[in-house]
Amino acid sequence: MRAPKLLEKMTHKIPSNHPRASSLIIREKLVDGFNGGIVVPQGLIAHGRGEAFDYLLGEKTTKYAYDAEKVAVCILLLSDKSAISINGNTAALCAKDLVKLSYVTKSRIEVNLFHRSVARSNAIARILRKEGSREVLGVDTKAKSIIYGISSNRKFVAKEGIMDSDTVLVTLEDGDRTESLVRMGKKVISVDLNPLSRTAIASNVAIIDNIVRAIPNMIRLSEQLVKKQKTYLQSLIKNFDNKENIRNSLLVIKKGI
Ligand code: PTJ
Repeated sequence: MRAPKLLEKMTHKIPSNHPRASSLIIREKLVDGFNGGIVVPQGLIAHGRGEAFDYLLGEKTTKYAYDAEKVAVCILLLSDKSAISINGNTAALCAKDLVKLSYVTKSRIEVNLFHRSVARSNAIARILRKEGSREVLGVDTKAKSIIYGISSNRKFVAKEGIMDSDTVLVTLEDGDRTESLVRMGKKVISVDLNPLSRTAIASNVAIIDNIVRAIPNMIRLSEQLVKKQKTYLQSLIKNFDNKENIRNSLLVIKKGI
């Protein structure tokens, strides 16, 4: 995580020598997002759950998370059409990095909200554009397709984005849509600190890491892996076992305790 850079901006709120400064800075970003109409109150609760798992994982990217990030990047680079799904929490935490990842992996960016409102979709799209995204899907209510089998507002997706993609990166998600997307034959990559979540278990690749670390890692990995042979990327994908990787993340927690 890029704590020093963030600390510069936030010194008025968090003392830089506070032993839990990084974690408190993340909270501040979410509170700012909440005050700015980006994050829903439920997002603050969801963050608490993630934070608890992060604490148990040692608040660092484990070897297993890094392996999953690498394979996820391979899948994104080999995809014909990929989309990155963005919600309130992820926009508040790492909009700039998500935009950068979309460029390095040639993925489209789509706003997709559980607690959907036009005002919040527009506010999130504004942030993404400010951070450099030339296109943000999911905000035009007329251009909606529906994913059958889910009852929440997450079912409304853009035809040219999530609906037509062969790979979707879902971030801080509830399990329903992941399960539906996998049933539709798409490759689903998730970022979720909870190794026991339905999202993690249903995804093809579950990244058990904090999104604020996962996305910068994936940007760096994309810049390296894009130079490699296609067959090398394919071999990394072939040798990855999601369930095994999740079990290893759980063992990290167990050993830590
Ligand atoms: O912005 P909206 O309307 O789309 O709503 C977003 C939330 C997050 C409220 C919505 O997606 C939700 O309710 O999510 P869940 O079902 O609570 O799942 C969120 C998952 O993300 C949980 O398993 C958390 O452990 C995990 N999580 C929370 N913060 C992080 C995280 N995973 C990675 N990095 C985090 N910073």
